[in-house]
Amino acid sequence: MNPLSATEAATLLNTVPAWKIEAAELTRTFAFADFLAALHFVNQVAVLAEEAAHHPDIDIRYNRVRLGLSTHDAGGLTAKDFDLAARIDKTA
Ligand code: H2B
Repeated sequence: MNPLSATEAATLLNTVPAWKIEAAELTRTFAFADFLAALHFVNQVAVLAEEAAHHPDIDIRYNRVRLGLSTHDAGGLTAKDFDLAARIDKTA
């Protein structure tokens, strides 16, 4: 599987405008009322990740959750990252 070109990735980024591409990773930081709300969100992300067989890197800092998506198997971004980002946006 080949990673997307920068142009292809920039086009797909328009479908998930709350996300950014940083260092070949699709990222978004979500803020919640408190730690428990953040963990609840992370558990929802876990279900989506298992369904997709695609798993974000997750950094939890009290009420903030940073997700980082890339396709390790491809060594960069693929449509799988943007598809999962769009699914995550629907639950946030
Ligand atoms: N998650 C991410 N982010 N990238 C991958 O390449 C990846 C994954 N590969 N989850 C999946 C698991 C693969 O190892 C299994 C076999 O589907």
